[in-house]
Amino acid sequence: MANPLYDRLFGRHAGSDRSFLHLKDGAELNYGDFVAEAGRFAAALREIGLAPGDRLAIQVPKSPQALALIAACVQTGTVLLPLNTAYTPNELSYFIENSGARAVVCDPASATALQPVAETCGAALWTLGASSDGTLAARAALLEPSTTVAPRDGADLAAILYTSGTTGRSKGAMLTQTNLLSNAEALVAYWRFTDQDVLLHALPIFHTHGLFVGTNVTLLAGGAMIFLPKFDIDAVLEALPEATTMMGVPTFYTRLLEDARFTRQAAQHMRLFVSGSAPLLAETHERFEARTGHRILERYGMTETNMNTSNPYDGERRAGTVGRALPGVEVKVTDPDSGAALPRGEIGMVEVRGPNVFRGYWQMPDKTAEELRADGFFITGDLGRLDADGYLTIVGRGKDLIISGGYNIYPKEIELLLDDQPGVLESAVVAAPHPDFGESPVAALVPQPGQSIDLEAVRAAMARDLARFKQPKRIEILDALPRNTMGKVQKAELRERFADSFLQTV
Ligand code: MLC
Ligand code: AMP
Repeated sequence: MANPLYDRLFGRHAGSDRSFLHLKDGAELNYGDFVAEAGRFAAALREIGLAPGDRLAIQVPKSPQALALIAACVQTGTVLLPLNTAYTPNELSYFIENSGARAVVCDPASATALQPVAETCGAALWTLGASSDGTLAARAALLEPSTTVAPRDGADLAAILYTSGTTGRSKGAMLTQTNLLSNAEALVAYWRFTDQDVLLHALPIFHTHGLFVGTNVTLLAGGAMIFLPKFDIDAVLEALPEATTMMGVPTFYTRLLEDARFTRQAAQHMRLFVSGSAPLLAETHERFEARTGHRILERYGMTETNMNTSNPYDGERRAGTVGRALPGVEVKVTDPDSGAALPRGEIGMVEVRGPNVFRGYWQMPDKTAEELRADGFFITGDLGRLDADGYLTIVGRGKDLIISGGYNIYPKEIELLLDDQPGVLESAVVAAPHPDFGESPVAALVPQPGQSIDLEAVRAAMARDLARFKQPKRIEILDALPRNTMGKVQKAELRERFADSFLQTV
């Protein structure tokens, strides 16, 4: 029996000597060796007791072995749970417990901190480091590559990706093999990826963008990736001459534009630059074109749906828009209250339907029912407008969400922590524009009557419990939060008040 995702992304490359990963110092890994490495990890996963359908939580540094472990999950039918390397043990414990993960693979450097968390959750702890070190790597190295592939069909779960919620609790988005495969197929065709492409890959591989877009598109097309551990401007500029395509969050493009070495000539040979995960300012789009002659192709997606819309490869790439619905995907704009479709040109809730749309939230049927309609449309929480030719513009968010450098930050999660701190009566967290990250959180705290707030203690609590990228860089103490007559906190007023927080300083 087949395993469509494995067969199409990995299995058909077995034994191939085509180049797959370009690494530091000119080293390369070909497809055949990569598939064999995945086979060794598959053998190791079976040996440590993972069966099809079991969840494996992975918080490891980006490396070819990390990618092979991900491939091994597909091969063995293990449900992959990739986790941001910035998450603290406290954040991780929720994901591990909620998903019922059977095992956790972490960086050897985090093993001591995570051991108690894994133990409490009844999960086994294994390690995999950036340079092929760690207990799982050692175990896999002793094994013959397995060629056994767990039978799966399109409706089977391939991954659970946690996305924070407006209530503060993260929800596990269940993604099936069909969700991932159908979207990768659509993108390969839409963006014209071939086996001649070399993708400059500087994104993390624990999120949709770097994993299901960048990596899966490359695997499906049979192309190669320059696999950089992170976005380092020097490394990116050095690798650029070898690349044909690049994918990034808007911060990648603003950082490139800040660098005088990034010239028209440096970008001349490139076929395509793709941006997504956060709004690309029309101004950045225009500056990029003026500098390089390339029009960045902006697309729009999310964890629950993979990619929904894209500007065209041929045809007009409209600055400030996220393009049209991808083939097979339906997009409509509805009245947020009634759910009725709105005429073109009107602003409303963006809803999407298609084979890309997830199966629901892990063990949260109520949350699923709130956001995924019975007719298959998913209510994205983004506010948008469709123009006469079907181009979508995202004009804002109906959900209380901050996107910093492509990472989502839910204010509620930070507010819940702040409200718990000694001396704090209440708090509100809002986005302020940030020249590098697009947006960055600012916190307003109101003290309990007659008490004072120890900001150092507040910062220490955040450092313990929240990933660094979520921690507000500015905290202000106010007498009261602005409220309307209904008593609702006026976040728009706070956003205005803190709008200049980061614009002068960076
Ligand atoms: C790192 N830091 C951030 C941050 N990333 N702070 C705010 N926002 C971020 N995104 C902090 C670190 O904690 C550290 O803080 C300091 O910045 C330097 O760390 P770094 O690791 O050197 O950061 P840097 O390499 O500069 O990373 C910035 C970045 C990276 C933008 C290159 O965050 C990144 O690669 N973002 C991509 C995220 C992504 O893949 N999103 C896709 C989600 S999928 P300090 O205080 O210690 O100095 C999705 C669906 C879709 O949204 O449509 O694609
Ligand atoms: P995530 O939950 O990390 O998948 O983030 C998804 C959210 O990122 C979407 O709901 C949008 O709010 C935002 N997003 C993704 N791509 C774009 C884009 N091109 N323009 C504006 N917002 C985007």
